[in-house]
Amino acid sequence: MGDLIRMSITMEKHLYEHMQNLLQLHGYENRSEFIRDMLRSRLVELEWERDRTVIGTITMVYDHDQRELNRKLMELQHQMHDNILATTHVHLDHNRCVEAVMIRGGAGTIQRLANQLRQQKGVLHVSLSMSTLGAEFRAEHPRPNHAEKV
Ligand code: NI
Repeated sequence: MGDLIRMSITMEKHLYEHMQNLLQLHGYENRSEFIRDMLRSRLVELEWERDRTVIGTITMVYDHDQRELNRKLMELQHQMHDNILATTHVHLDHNRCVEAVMIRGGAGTIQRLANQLRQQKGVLHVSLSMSTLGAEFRAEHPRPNHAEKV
């Protein structure tokens, strides 16, 4: 575990109460851990805004009976063949499929692909999650309770 710095924070009472509710809701055992996680999330968002390289996972549910949809979805993915790391396809039932696509690339590029997929007729749902490559955490902010790997 890296060096820890202790600080005190001042905030309005109502904000404090909101924080306490969130702590309970998300099962945090202490406030420091909660604030650290919030800060980490914000750092990831900043990476997205700067279009840094991230790992994205797009999960989409679609109707494979929709004419031309399979071909169109495949075409969009092939346009980004350098970025796509893996895809997993599961047949949900007679006509619905779910596909998870893992992509490495600029956050903006990944968001654009997710939006393009979302716009196709017959696509029922698209969700996108992005993860930082983690270099900034590993170097300067090792997570407590996690073995450090260099
Ligand atoms: Ni299928």
